[in-house]
Amino acid sequence: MGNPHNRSRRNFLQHAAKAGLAVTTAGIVPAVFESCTPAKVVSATMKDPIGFDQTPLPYAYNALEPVIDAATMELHYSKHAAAYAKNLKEAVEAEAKSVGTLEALLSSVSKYSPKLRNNGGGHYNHELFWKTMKPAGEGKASGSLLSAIEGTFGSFDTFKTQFSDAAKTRFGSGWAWLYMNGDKKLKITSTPNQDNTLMDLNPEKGFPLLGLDVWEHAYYLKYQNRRPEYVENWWKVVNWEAVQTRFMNAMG
Ligand code: MN3
Repeated sequence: MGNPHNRSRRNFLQHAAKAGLAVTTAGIVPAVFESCTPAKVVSATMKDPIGFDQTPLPYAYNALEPVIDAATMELHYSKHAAAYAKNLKEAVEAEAKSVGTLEALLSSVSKYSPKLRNNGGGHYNHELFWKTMKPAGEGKASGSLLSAIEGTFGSFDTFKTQFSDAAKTRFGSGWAWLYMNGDKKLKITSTPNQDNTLMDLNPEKGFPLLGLDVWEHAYYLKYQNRRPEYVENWWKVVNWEAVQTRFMNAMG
């Protein structure tokens, strides 16, 4: 019996080749797909991909106040998110050593353990979360992303309402998402736990553009049981410039 790490890598490469994904020396180009049919595959070459390490928070713990309080940010980043990164490294070391990018790993996550799924998603989702927030956000998308949102949802306010509803109605812990599917259409969904739309086992697949953490650890110190208030306030700290960059990458 061969090395299971090598076998997983080989199987993934075979699958990737079949699906028409570009495999380069730099790794596997992240792809989004609505289904596994090759015609639907859209590659999204990221200029600033999310890697396996926890990156420094791009602002101070108190920078998002009063929307998100400093104590919540510090616990969330330095304890919760740090643990996902640490546990992901352990899982990768144990079972997925040779897989190229984190996005490629998540797109075949059904082959791996719950530890890798939960912590791989946990790490990716939080890295994305930090990057798509900033003090005094723009309040609204602009440019081609705004046009796409208006074209898909009718208006920016309708989009916000639908996304907020996804966040408010996600039962228990999870995330709300704006993502781009394999037909390059914008979609809204929510996922349980630390799953996301990159994962092959998630019913809705695509490239995540914006995610909102609705685990209680993200808001309970300040908002207690008032998740809807947290969701409404959160729009003030969305970094639409960062979301636009992800949108452009996914459009190719
Ligand atoms: Mn969290």
